[in-house]
Amino acid sequence: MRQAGRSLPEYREIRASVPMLESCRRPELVTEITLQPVRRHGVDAAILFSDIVVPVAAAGVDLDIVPGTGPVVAEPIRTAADVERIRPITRDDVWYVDEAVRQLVTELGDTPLIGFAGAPFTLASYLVEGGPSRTHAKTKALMYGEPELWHALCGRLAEVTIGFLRVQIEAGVSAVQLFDSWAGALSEADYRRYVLPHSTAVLSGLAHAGVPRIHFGVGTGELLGAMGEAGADVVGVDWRTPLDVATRRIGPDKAVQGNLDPAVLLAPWPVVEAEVRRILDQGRAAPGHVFNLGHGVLPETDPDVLTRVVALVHELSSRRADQG
Ligand code: 1CP
Repeated sequence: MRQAGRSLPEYREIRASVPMLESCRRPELVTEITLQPVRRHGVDAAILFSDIVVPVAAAGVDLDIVPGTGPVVAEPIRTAADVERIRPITRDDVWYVDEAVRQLVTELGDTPLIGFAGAPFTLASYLVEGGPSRTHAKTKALMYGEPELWHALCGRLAEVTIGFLRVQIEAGVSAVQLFDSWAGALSEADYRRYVLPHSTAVLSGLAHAGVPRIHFGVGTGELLGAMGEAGADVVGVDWRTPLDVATRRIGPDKAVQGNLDPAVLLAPWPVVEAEVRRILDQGRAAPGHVFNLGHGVLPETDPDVLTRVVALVHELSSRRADQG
């Protein structure tokens, strides 16, 4: 999950002297940071260290990731001319990601590497608002007020995202995850009208790329059915919706990913253990389950608790495999 590394002292040490975007553009740092949680926790897959705004910056948008805030855009996108300035990206624009993925695939051996990108709605929100927003008010104003401009913007962002994911796939990632973190701000009707076509374009654009596609959002309990229709193989679920309920909404043909509440990791161990067991039980309703958190690790999390959770999930899922 996003910012998984923030709980690790070895991550903080590297980042103390290197700004976020720069660390995403230095292949040797991307490789090292990506490997840290795998080394320490023994997780079954690595997630590429990058950020959803990296390809947007490569596409020509002037932005930075500000400590304690997140992505901040110098000149927010508001007009057709602004949209025109976002250009498609190629491998040369994100050579550092290509190089890091290639290094990682070699270093990781049998451990799969998950690549990722932001979905058009979530990227559009940062670009239109100029930074993180709780209400997404300016984004929605543009969406409702100038639907043609909205669709032009999301169309561009879908192209950037497909280009970014293709670079990662060609360099060797084993799966891709499309983060539509803020889609939960929308009603199902608006999601279907303004967002689903663009996320579908991304996921269907990669249908023949030969890697599983994961699609994740936060607060998307009401949207799970629609998100499932966008074309992913796995739908990520936050902690608000139990996985058996989520499976009924998504349909029987897709795996689920999730969904331990990251805040539970701050509770006493018996609470953590009971929650992990409940989630694994409820995940059995789906044809496949990737155990994960329901959203990003909180920086104050004790890394040893994460290691213990990984061991517990391994123990409980191998016992299940033994039982056939
Ligand atoms: O866990 C990892 O380190 C994996 C790499 C990763 C991923 C998958 C990072 C590094 N960012 C992301 C995706 C990302 N970035 C998402 C989608 C997933 C999610 O919903 O969590 C989003 C919404 C962002 C945007 C972003 N980048 C924020 C959120 C701001 C907001 O709007 O609330 C922040 C704080 C960042 C910076 C960032 N990206 C990644 C890290 C490690 C950090 C923090 C930098 C630091 O403090 O060390």
